[in-house]
Amino acid sequence: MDVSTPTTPGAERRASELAATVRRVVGEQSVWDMHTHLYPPTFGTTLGGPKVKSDPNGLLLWGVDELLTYHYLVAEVFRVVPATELPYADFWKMGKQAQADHIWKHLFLDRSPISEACRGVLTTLKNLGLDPSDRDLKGYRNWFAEQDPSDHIDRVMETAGVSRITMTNAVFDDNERERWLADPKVGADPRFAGVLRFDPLLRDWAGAAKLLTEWGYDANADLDASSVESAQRFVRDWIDRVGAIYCAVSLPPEFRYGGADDNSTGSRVLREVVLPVLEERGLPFAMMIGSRMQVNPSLGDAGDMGGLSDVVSVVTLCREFPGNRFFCTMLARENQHELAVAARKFGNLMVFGCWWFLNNPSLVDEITRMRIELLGLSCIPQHSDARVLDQLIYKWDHSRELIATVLVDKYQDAEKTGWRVTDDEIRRDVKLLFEGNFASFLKG
Ligand code: HDL
Ligand code: ZN
Repeated sequence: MDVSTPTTPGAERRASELAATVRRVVGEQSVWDMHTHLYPPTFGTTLGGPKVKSDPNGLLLWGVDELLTYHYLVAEVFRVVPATELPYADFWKMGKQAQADHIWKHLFLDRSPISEACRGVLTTLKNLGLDPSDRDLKGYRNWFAEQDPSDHIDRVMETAGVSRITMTNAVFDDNERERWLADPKVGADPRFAGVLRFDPLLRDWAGAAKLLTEWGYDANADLDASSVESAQRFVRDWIDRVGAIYCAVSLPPEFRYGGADDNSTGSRVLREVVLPVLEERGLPFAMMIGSRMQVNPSLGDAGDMGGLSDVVSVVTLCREFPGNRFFCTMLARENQHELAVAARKFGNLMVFGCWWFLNNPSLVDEITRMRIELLGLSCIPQHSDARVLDQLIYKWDHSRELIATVLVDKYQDAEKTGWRVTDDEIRRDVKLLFEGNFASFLKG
């Protein structure tokens, strides 16, 4: 059997034409980013502009100092300037610019910026038309200081090819919750879609019950019938307030759902509160599983890590709740194959993204290849998880390149059989991966 690459000049020409078409289509196709931590300027922005005051507690992060102090880079800088040299508390006492200067010096100037998070800053500057070879941090700051946050959102979405930004609206975060209560229209920006995020409901029901009671939804740690009713009312009220297109949680590696007889509190909250309301509202539930929080609390947001999770729990939920739809992403590389195989068994399971510590080229390539081979075009290959607006630019630039490379190989493999794929069919397929699968799964 001939296992070599195309030999005839015609075959080689077709292979390179096909590759060029795939890369062009992937580059042109807009993406509905299904998971970010971004907000419109109505939620306050830490960097003001000519027409808008800065808000130190603002939720919209943007600009070069936020890029440089992204928690991924905070973790990386403490590897080269350890806390024994610069105590954590001293770093956190520094102003944002001083923290950024520290990271710029130690991760960009004193060492080459070749980690994915460092490279991302450079890609973002380049695609915004700033020149990384200048290494002119002051000049970059001056440029950002002249931008209007809302206009900059348009510019970043255009540059990144993002058609819509899906938020993460963490109702148990006081800063965010108070902003929704103060102005029900705070999230009304059509460029953004709301997602209700409620980790404490499942991670710490006793603590959540105390807060629900404070907020007028009487609930107790025993999760008795009236508590179930209160919690359901809470979830409905906030789905409506946020205009949630789905609901989401991040769950620890230890998360287990053992089935109808599993009466652990977290499983009862899932079975008696969350899934019934989501089925009633026809909304999917996104489970992001494997986050082990605050293993090093001194690092703040950078202090979390991941761990091996249990795919069987996801399988049990998909089987026992056929009226619910589940998005799922897992944080451990070692979970990816089993999760993709699980998705082959359940049409109400949609795997998505190369989450957090998996969003690195070597792993995005491996996971995307595995998913296309197992699931064809019925997955959502990526989300950005952007926390700083400008990150949309690099996260999608890097992901498009990786996804295109996998697709080129897969289309070329198909064409080696004599099958021919048309340009329109490639456009149709890529639109599914970038927008269609997400939009369809939301509708059910
Ligand atoms: O829980 C999540 O949504 C995670 O994405 C965390 O926000 C994590 O800190 C992160 O930013 N990952 O990229
Ligand atoms: Zn996230």
